[in-house]
Amino acid sequence: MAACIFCRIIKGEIPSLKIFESEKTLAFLDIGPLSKGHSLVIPKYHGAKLHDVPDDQLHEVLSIAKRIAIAQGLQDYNILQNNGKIAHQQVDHVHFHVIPKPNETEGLGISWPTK
Ligand code: IU
Repeated sequence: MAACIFCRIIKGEIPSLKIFESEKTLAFLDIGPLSKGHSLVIPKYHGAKLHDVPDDQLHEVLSIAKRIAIAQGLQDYNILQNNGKIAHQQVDHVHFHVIPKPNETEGLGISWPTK
């Protein structure tokens, strides 16, 4: 969808600080982080809400969120995914937040796990 800001990030029309990219998935740092290292993991397939995205486009997303948490050395963190305005969804392209908790955000950027 041309007007979708996350689709434009996927296409590279809007810059982002990417931390992972594959054929179906992109992860990048949140522009308005709730804590240091807050990132978003998104399917490249455009769907506004979770139920709009086919399973085969989603299968990698949670695994990547997990790998980001491991790579950041996090023990305490939130994985959040909002659907709809009442549920505080601001961007209508499915995204999973990886939100480090403040006392677990030191030493980010350590090695990327392979499994
Ligand atoms: P929400 O779950 O839809 O409420 O979260 C949207 C997030 O997208 C929010 O944390 C924003 O800071 C973030 N974001 C972004 O990282 N880059 C952007 O260009 C825009 C929003 I617009």
